[in-house]
Amino acid sequence: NFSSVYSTDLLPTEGSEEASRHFLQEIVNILLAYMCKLFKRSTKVLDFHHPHQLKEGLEGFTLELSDQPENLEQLLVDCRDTLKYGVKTGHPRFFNQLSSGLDIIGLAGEWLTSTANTNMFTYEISPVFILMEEVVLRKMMDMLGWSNEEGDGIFCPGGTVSNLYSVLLARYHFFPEVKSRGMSAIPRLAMFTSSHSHYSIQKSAAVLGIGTENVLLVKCDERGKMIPGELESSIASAKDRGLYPFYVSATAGTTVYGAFDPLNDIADICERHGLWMHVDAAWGGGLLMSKRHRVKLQGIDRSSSVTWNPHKMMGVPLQCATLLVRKKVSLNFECNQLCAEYLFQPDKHYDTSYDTGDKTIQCGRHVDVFKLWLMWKAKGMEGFESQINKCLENAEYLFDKLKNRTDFLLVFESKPEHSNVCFWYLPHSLRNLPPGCERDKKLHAVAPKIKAKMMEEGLTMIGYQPLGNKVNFFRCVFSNSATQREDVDFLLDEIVRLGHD
Ligand code: ABU
Repeated sequence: NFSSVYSTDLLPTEGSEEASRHFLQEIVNILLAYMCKLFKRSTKVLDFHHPHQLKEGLEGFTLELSDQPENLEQLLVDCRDTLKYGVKTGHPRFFNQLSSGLDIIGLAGEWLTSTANTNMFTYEISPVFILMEEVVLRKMMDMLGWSNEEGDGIFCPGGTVSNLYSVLLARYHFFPEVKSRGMSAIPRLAMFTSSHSHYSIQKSAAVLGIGTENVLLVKCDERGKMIPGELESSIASAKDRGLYPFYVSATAGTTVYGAFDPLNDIADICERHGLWMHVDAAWGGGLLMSKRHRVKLQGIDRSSSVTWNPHKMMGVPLQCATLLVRKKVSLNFECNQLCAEYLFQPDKHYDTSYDTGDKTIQCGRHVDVFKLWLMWKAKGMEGFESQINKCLENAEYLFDKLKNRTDFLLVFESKPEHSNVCFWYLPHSLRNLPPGCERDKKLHAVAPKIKAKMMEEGLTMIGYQPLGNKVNFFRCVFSNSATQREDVDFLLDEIVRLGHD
């Protein structure tokens, strides 16, 4: 019982080793109990409450902070409640996001990282993690097909920031003077990406002063892949309008459809026009681990930079995202380096190129590499390959089931390339309506209604969205190796049950 024990009774207070150990053991017990329940299908995915309910406080669980210290017994209760009212993203029936699951080795890595509590900006305080980062990034660059002489990279706080870095580096590559003289010193730039790409490309243009209007969205085919001919004509028309094209972001695994842009065709165009080719493989990069599926990224070796998030398809605990750059090794440094002398002293007694902090736009940087390194050791490439293959098999299983149903409609007819399966549910009242405006108007409301009921009941979770001229449809994604076919069956049964009219 910790009701008369306080944080001041724990380390570093002298003689508090035993109390500290007991407290942390209690915490571990709470986490283990959560984990064991997490994978049980009888456990709910979520216990939903509206924001005002959580703010008001539930059964003694309050978010409010007090002036007086609370005892550790209360903290244990708070920890249990925090997990109780959270969403179990590792549950086999959580299909809502591209990152899901809970890998025990990855979790151990995260615990160790937090215990080490260090910062990735200098070798002086993170010698082991800095060298691990170099090893892991090199391995990832080998998988892209880049030679040992080329390549550099950095772990970033998420794919959006990785994509932002790619634009920053590309702009610096063509116009290094922008770093000191700003945007007024350079021509009006134009960037290109597909209409199905992630919104972070436009966000990068906004953040970097390029302007969202100067991101030209290239048309996609029915399957969500960029049409190379459209890219070529978009570049020509930007030039005609006096813009300076410099950057193309192709996508390997789009967020909604899971589509792979034709990378070789796009690389040909970029080479012809002298453009920086970035590949946003935040979602699709994991497929490089699979001999069966890596063909979908053919041409990625020709890119100038790549975003690849191991926290998505590879199941590494959040967050774990990378930006890999093929251009000369020091580009990351030159572009962002400011040589703050209090941190990056040039006269240190070791090789200061390992003070990677000056490569980045951040100062402090979390250690994201260790959990991935540990998982890679534990699984080998083969382990990642089999978990990724399994996710794609689940997607095919769902696709095959939907193909044969009259109460569901696929958004596109061809087999999924990634683990995204997009579909509508047609309640009875809509089944005999002909396709068109009237049906679309009603269909648009179906997915949000089902999702609302689904969250209230908490047994499973799936996302939905509109896209282009398509009204709201469900997007099921598989990235959790705990998910089995019975969970896919359950999801469909739930949609039918909740969507019945
Ligand atoms: N930033 C892409 C993640 C989106 C998703 O998980 O659905």
